[in-house]
Amino acid sequence: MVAPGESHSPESSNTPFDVDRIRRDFPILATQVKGRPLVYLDSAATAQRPQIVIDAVNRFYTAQNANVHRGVHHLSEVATREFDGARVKVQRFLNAAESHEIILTHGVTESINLVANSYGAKFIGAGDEILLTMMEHHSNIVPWQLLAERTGAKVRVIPINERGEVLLDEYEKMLNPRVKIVGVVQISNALGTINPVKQMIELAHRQGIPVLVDGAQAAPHLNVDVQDLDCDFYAFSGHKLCGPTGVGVLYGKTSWLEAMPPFLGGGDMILSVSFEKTTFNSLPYKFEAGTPDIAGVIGLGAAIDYLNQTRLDRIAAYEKDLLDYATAQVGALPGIRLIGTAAEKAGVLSFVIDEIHPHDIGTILDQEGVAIRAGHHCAQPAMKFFGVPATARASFAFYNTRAEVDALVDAITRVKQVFEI
Ligand code: 7TS
Repeated sequence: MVAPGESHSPESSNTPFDVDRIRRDFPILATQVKGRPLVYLDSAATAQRPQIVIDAVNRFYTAQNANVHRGVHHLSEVATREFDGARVKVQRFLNAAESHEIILTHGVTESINLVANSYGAKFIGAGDEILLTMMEHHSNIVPWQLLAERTGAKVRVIPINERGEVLLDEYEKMLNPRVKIVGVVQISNALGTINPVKQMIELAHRQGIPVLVDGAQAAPHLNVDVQDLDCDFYAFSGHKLCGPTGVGVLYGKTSWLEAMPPFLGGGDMILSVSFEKTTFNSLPYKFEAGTPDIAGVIGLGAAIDYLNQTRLDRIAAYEKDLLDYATAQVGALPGIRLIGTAAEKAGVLSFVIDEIHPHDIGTILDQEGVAIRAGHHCAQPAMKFFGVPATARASFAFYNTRAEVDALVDAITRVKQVFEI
């Protein structure tokens, strides 16, 4: 256990990636399911938490609990210091220029709704266009559709190929002065594709169009540098990053955040309120109405400490090796169709088996202690493109092992035995 304030010495690139040691940091990985060791291959839905995160949340409620930004008493000062410190950790994690560019939300879903409602209300009107890729999660589709319905704007879809890669030529042709925003997922949760977001941002910026990046699946698996990407908005959720549920982040460039109206109204986001005229607080508070999930934000800070210590470049390399191994093993099984075979992929192996429904695959895998997700993964347009209602999806994190991939393969073989195919 790491005490508050204790520094973590980052792993060096020469140290071998010690997955057994890492697994000991995650108490839940010792769970037995139906008499077998848990094989948790559902980290794209939510990652597991290391002890350091559980301890940080526990410590907050045990010894630090008070509201933030309003008390003059000792505990409130402690809570505020811890909370503000976590914002700075997020800033450094994303390499944002300013800590006020980090808006703390409840997750990617809220972050995107914030942009759609606030940026959208001011900058998007009738006849304007919103470009989204075919592989977006519903949370980067529906808020824009709601906005389009209200304003008369139009959502246009950037097409993909049969491997699940964005057609960049088509995308370039779709950029025009009516386009007021591009929304793109950095790593698809349904297909695993890593999109060339830097290139897509550069193409949009040539025409002065801002870009929102959905980083829900990318922030836990890649080093993200928002200044290098030059994205206008970047969103991620704490729970996919080994942090608590119910907290997330919206990064926005200062110039946009300054120009945008508040999203939610309430306490903390105002300077003064009267029935004649209310004035708003400065960034980031203008976008943070009400009491936040203070323990969650502090837990997110601890998760970032943990990832920094483990090092995302090493995590990415380890996970790539694991995904390549899993793709070779699962892809070689007869009757399997992989959904999403992009050249650049991370973390996710989606598949279907002949006529077996993915929910049946998931249920039989569960009997073997293997946890995967079966369904449309909140990416129904992508499912439709591939002509399937759903897939079975194994998703990997840096605490998974090759032995767990082997357990997945054995369990899939069992599914085929049950269905006699
Ligand atoms: N965007 C992407 C790419 C996602 O994968 C998810 C959640 C979200 C947005 C929404 O995140 P939230 O934290 O606001 O809910 N994806 C998944 C998944 O793949 N399985 O369960 C949730």
